[in-house]
Amino acid sequence: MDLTEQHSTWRWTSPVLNPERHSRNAVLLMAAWLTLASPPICAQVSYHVIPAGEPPIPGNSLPGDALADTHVGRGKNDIVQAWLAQPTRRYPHGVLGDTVEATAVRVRTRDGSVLSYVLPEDSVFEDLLPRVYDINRDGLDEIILVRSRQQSGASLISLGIRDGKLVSLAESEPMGNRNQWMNPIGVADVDGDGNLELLVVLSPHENGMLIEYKFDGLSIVPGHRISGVTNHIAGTRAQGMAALMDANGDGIPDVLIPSADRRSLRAITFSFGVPMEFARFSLPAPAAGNFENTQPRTLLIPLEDGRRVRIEWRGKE
Ligand SMILES: [Ca+2]
Ligand SMILES: [Ca+2]
Ligand SMILES: [Ca+2]
Repeated sequence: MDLTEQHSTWRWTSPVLNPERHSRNAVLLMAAWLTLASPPICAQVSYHVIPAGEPPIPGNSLPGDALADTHVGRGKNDIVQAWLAQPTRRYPHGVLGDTVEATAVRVRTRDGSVLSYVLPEDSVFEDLLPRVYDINRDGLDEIILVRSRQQSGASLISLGIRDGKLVSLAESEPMGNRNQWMNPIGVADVDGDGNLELLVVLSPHENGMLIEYKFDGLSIVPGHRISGVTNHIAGTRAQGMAALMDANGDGIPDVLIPSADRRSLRAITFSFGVPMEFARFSLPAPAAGNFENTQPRTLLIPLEDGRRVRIEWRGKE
């Protein structure tokens, strides 16, 4: 495929499986068979290469005590804003552009008060954005952040307001070793079961692993995973080099993420109960920077050489 082509039609296979009626092994076998045996269905996808020189992604205004170069998370329920504060250099990993990390997260509540949660000496928030969602759909917001411990590396922590205090609600198992890190993508119901999953890349700088975590309000438990992806370049602040978007039009969000070498875009669905790649696009230069999907089913991918690729999906599988 000529990658300078401005409009292209791409193909992917589209197996139809019902994970509620089939065991996991049956789903895997059927998926493999259908992927090999089914004629590809023509999907309507356009692909554009955009010249360098586009304006940068707009910033946001930070509260006065927020760490520089971090971002404000915004909730829709009891948490209006969440931000990172109280800088430290006690965990000099430097994966996010400098060795200054936050030790506190603060929220502005719906009634206007400000609450704080401060980590103990053993850890920092190795993250730039408190992500605010009502993950378990109980009407109260949760914050999702990456916490890194001196001895055991990164974990995913959830916080929320209980009895007027900002408290830790749940935390995943730490990765195991100092300087092992994870980078969240976001929250979506990627398997269509009605519950939201947390999508995260473990070790994004070393043949990263895309994993879904389940959160029930009390625990964060790892689920299915697929390797060979990345959503971050070591030493940079851009944490958003992936997107959750329904690309194939089946009503279920998909994960759009670079391959580990950033030279391809992988489209992955969890809708069959296990993660499956349903499309892959070669990129004319390695992906580098935050993806944008401000329009439905349209993705803008910044490239290392300053150009961007725009991919638009149309129609249904
Ligand atoms: Ca909640
Ligand atoms: Ca789900
Ligand atoms: Ca989909």
